[in-house]
Amino acid sequence: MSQPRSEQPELLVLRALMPAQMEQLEQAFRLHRYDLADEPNALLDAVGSRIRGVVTGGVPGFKAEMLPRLPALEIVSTSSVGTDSIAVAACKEKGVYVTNTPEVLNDDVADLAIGLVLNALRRLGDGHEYVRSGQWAQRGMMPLGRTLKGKRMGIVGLGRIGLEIAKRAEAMKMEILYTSRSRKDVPYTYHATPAELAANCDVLMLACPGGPETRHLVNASVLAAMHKDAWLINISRGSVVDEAALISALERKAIGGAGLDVFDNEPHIDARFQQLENVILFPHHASGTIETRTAMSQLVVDNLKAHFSGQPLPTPV
Ligand code: 8YV
Repeated sequence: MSQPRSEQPELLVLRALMPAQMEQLEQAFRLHRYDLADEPNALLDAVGSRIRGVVTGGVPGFKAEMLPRLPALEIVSTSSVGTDSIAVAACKEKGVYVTNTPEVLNDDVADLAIGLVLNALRRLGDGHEYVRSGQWAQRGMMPLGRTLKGKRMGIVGLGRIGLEIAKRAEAMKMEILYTSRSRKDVPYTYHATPAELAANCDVLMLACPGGPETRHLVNASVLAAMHKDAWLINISRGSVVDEAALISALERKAIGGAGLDVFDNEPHIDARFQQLENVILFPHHASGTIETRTAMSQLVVDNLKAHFSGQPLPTPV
C-alpha cells in the first residue's frame, strides 16, 4: 500500500508492535500513538472520529467504552491469541472486525509450560540459588527432585497450545490426561471435569482460554482434589484459578506447589505469592521471545493490510 498520507487509513495504537512491524505500519497507515500520549483523552477527542483501526495487545486489550468514541472504527487487531481483554461481542455488534494471533505462539508457550514443570520437579531455580549462594560448597548435595518420566500430566484445555504441551510431555515420557469442552480424537485419557482430572494427575496444567466461561474453573474443590505432592501449572489466564483458594492451598501445603506465568491483577500480583516457597513465578512471558513477538506483530500488520485492501482477514476472531 503506498497511498498519499492524507488517504492513508488512520489507526489508533494502544500498544506498540515490534519495531520492524511498527515501521511497516508507519509506511501504510497514519498512526496515532495513544500508548505514548501525555493526554490520551485529548488525543481521542481530536482524532477519534477518523480512526478506522486499532492496534492493541492482551494488555491493554480493547474496552467496549471506547467504541462510541471511535464511530468510524472497522477493525481491532490484537497482538495476542487471547481475546478475553477485548470486547469482541460489542465490536461484532457494531460490525467491527477483531483479529488475533493464533498458532504462531504455540511452541514458545508450550516450551515455557514444560520449563515450569521441569523447574517444579527438578528444582532448577533452587539449584541455581544453591550454587550461586555458596550452599553447595557448604552443605553438599542439594535436596533431591522428582522424575518427570511416568508422572501424569492432566491438561485442562486441549486446544492448539494444550496439544503442543501434550506432545512435549509425551517426549518427557509423561502420561497424558485431559479435560476439554469436548472429547478429542487423541490417545490421551479423557476426564469429564477438572476435579476428576485433578484427582488423577501429578501435574495439573492449565491451557484453556480465559474469560467468563472459564473463570475460577480451578476453585477450592478442584484444588482439594489434587494430591498433596501435585503441582498446578498455569500458562493460560489468572482468572481460570480462584487465586484466594490457591494461595490458601499453597500456604497450608495442601498441594506440592504452583508454577505460574499468569495472575490476577498483573503486574501487581498478590504479595503473598512472593512470600511462598512452593511457587515458581514468571511474569506473563510465555510468548515472550523475539521470534514469537515478531511473528505476532507481523500477523497484526498482515490483518490490517488485508482489511484495508479488501482481502480476507488472515486470522479473524
Ligand atoms: C502475551 C498472551 O503475553 O497471546 C496471549 O494471549 O497472553 C501472551 O502471548 C500478551 O497477551 C501479549 O499481548
